Amino acid sequence: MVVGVNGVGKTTTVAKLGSYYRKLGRKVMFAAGDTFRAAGASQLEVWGERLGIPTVTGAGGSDPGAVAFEGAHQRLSRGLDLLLVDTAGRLHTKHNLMEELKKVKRVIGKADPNEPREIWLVLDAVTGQNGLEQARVFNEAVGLTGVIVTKLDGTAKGGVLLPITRELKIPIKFIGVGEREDDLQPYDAAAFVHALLDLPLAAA
Ligand SMILES: Nc1nc2c(ncn2[C@@H]2O[C@H](COP(=O)(O)OP(=O)(O)OP(=O)(O)O)[C@@H](O)[C@H]2O)c(=O)[nH]1
Ligand SMILES: [Mg+2]
Repeated sequence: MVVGVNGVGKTTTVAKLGSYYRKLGRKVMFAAGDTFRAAGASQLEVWGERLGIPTVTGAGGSDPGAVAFEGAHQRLSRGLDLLLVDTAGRLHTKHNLMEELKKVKRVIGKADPNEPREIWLVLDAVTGQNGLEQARVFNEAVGLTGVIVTKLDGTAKGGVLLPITRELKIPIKFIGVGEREDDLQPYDAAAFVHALLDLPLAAA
């Protein structure tokens, strides 16, 4: 399950993760849990078609929990390895939207008691100190198991990851370095720190 505030790159990251895990040989499926905007589901569906990954969608404005439940159920019944659940962007300060996210998580657990195994916060690299607050609140609501930082192909270096990992002890899983399906890399701590400090990697 992928969560985060608006526009950070959640849907694109779900698509990239689908491509990444499929290349590792996993049978992958998407659930378009962003039912808030009609375009949210179709955006992921388009990715699914392009990548050849089946996508569970609901009608616009339908319950995101229902889509996630259907996805979790279908993953089990079709014997697939991995379901990636996209969610609508939401401000961590909006109580009702955070409650909705908790419900999506609960409902996935009803379809499959072992799930969701991972809940990853997507953070835009340009986010400053507010990123720590986002991580705190999302973590309290649903229990984060990882962070993905996107848009590291820009000028921002994602320094906010330091206080997040120090305070919340949540591991960084991947970095996003562009808009295409292959622009996702497993997090490499040494490379990240060298880029952050502007050190040449060879000097390590
Ligand atoms: N340069 C760059 N752009 C990215 C990256 N990841 C996502 N984007 C772009 O960021 C914009 C927003 O991406 P989305 O995936 O739609 O973001 P989202 O979090 O799903 O947005 P909402 O569902 O509206 O909350 C798109 O134009 C993406 O192509 C990245 O790693 N680098
Ligand atoms: Mg989205």
